[in-house]
Amino acid sequence: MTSPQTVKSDTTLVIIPTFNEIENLPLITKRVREATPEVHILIVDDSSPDGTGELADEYAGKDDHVHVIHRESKDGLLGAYIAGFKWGLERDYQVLCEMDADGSHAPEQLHLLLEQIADGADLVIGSRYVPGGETVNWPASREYLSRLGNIYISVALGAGLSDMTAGYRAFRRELLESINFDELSDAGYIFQVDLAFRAVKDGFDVREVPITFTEREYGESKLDGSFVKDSLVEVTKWGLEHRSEQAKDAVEDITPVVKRLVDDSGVTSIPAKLGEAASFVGDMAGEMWKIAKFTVNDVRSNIKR
Ligand SMILES: Nc1nc2c(ncn2[C@@H]2O[C@H](COP(=O)(O)OP(=O)(O)OP(=O)(O)O)[C@@H](O)[C@H]2O)c(=O)[nH]1
Ligand SMILES: [Mg+2]
Repeated sequence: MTSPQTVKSDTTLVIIPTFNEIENLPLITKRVREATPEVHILIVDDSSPDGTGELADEYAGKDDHVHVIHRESKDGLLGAYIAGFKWGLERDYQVLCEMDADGSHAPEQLHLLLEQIADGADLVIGSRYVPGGETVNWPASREYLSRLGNIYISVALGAGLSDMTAGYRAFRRELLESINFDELSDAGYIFQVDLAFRAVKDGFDVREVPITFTEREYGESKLDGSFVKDSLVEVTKWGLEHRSEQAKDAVEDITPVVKRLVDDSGVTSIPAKLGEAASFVGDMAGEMWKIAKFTVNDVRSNIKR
């Protein structure tokens, strides 16, 4: 949508939300500073009890390319990103990026995203599921769920993207300026899907580049099993609102396949929360199949009349 232009990297801000990332903060800051010295970093810390916020202040005091926002209490990733986006948009950053603190998103690959922005993209997603993308050290069960979730989302929304839940992203400022942050869905990590879907629907240039996603080595995941359920309920709603009847036919074709994949996955052997989530994906696929079938039959009988 936006015409290609050169984006100077000193107008780029990488937003890194943190909660209890004391071991990871030194590593990620150093890696970003070394890989892309012109880029600015904004750490958004939610009063981590382990002192991550204080350490971030120390770095910001020594390095004018490092900035910090402190929020009063742990309030989720969407809130942290909104605070970071607003901070960046109030200043003159042209490109705003999302990156996890735990090393899953390699700073050494940030240039792949920024090159596409410079080439005219409005949103670039670092994707695990386009050719060349990969995950390293992810338990098979976790990858399976993520892949299934993304297949489901892709079929439900038809946005033409392979990894809409991915959190390694670069946004051109005009795209973020067009978004009403108050409207974004906060169920689980679904805001990532919401943001990408809005961009596609509004005709922005959205691209994916392959990345290597590496499971965290230090610290704990803040992920909660309910995210899959909450997210898929939302996605199904959007899909049914926006998809054409023809597309619903495609849903009819693919959902039994997804369901079979889940059935074959041996979910009993994976941890309880993930197991529940996986069977939920199966249930959702089944439900969606029923709705799609109902809608398609309805259309067919209307045509016959
Ligand atoms: N400021 C802030 N940061 C958060 C919050 N929840 C998670 N984060 C950060 O967001 C990033 C992603 O969180 P993770 O716990 O790694 O979630 P994940 O990557 O989905 O899960 P894993 O794959 O298990 O690591 C990390 O940098 C976290 O420190 C929050 O409530 N507030
Ligand atoms: Mg992580």
